[in-house]
Amino acid sequence: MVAVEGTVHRSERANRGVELIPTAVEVIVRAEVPLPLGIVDKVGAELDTRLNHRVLDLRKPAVRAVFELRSSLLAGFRDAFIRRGFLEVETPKLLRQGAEGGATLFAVDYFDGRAYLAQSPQLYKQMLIGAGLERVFEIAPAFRAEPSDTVRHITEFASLDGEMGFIDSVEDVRNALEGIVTDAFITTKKDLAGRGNALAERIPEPKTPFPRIPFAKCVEWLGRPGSEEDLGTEDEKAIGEHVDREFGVPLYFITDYPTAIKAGTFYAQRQDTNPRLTYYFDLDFRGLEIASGGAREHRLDRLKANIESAGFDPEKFSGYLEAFRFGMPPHGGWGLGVDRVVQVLAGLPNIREARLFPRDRYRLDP
Ligand code: AMO
Repeated sequence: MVAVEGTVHRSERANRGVELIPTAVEVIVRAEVPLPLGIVDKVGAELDTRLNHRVLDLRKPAVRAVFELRSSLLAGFRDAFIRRGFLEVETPKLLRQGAEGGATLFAVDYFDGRAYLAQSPQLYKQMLIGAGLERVFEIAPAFRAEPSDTVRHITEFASLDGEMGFIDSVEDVRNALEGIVTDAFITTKKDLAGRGNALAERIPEPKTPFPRIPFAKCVEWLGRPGSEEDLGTEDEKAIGEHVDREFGVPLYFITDYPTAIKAGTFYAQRQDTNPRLTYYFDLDFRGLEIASGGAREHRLDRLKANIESAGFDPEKFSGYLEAFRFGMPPHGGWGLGVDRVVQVLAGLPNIREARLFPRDRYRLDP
């Protein structure tokens, strides 16, 4: 690390139009060992090497630019929520009970017992609607023991959750989500352009409403009409390509998920006229799921029945269910994966590059 003193001159040849003619160079500190990773090299290193030496990797301007985008995007999301009357909240991350299925729960020793790391703020954001907060949002870490080694899953991710009470239908939830995403993208694009960050050009300025495509239509496109099997990565990609051809837009909702797929998602409301379907949706960005949400079951008797048919004991959810016993309005919300949004906006092949110090099955360090 060096300190350089000198005079700055205009220069046609220099990348940024100026160059520094040094008059003095002082070494502030020397690296203890030769750098394991080039900071100005054009030649890229393997992702593992980069992540093993992340502090050096983060010194590269192109890597720093990703975290400028991330910071700007989070500010844009916060601003969009607050302007719509949402209150920012913080819910516990140490829980007695999970909400998103047992397979991805991390257990931790908790004094003489056991606790779990929150997979999502799901139950708490709903309870806050029962508490009368009416519109809440949270941006916080969520933890999932994802055994699969993919470019879109990590074990610690940033979940951006919104929840709103007194909805007329799930359409209110989709309208809020598409508005918030659109506003956040537009402010991020402006902010990055103002800072001379080249990633600004990659950010789309979406137009609302986003297409709403029923799940049943998507499986028809995939040549599996009537299928109630969940979509895989390749299916999502194919749907993204179809949407691009037909609508020419990057963002779209896949709506009306079959109850068979959401059986474990006990809080998802089943449709009144056709209980084989839920009021649940995903929001996808060019073939990648970035959010999922829907209208919640707010009627206590039906919610208890859903919990039981998902194979859980309603007794274990007594704190959650209490909010419903004292009157819960119709409500809905979503969870959006911030890291996935950063990944697609910055054009990163792997979600790990969207986090400063990513965590996966094999990486707890640095
Ligand atoms: P879901 O489980 O679909 O829904 O998660 C919501 C969004 O979070 C992101 N995500 C992940 N990102 C990176 N690595 C992971 N392992 C990972 N898992 C999930 C995705 C996904 O779309 N409680 C519901 C939301 C709701 O109904 O409000 C939930 O958590 O972008």
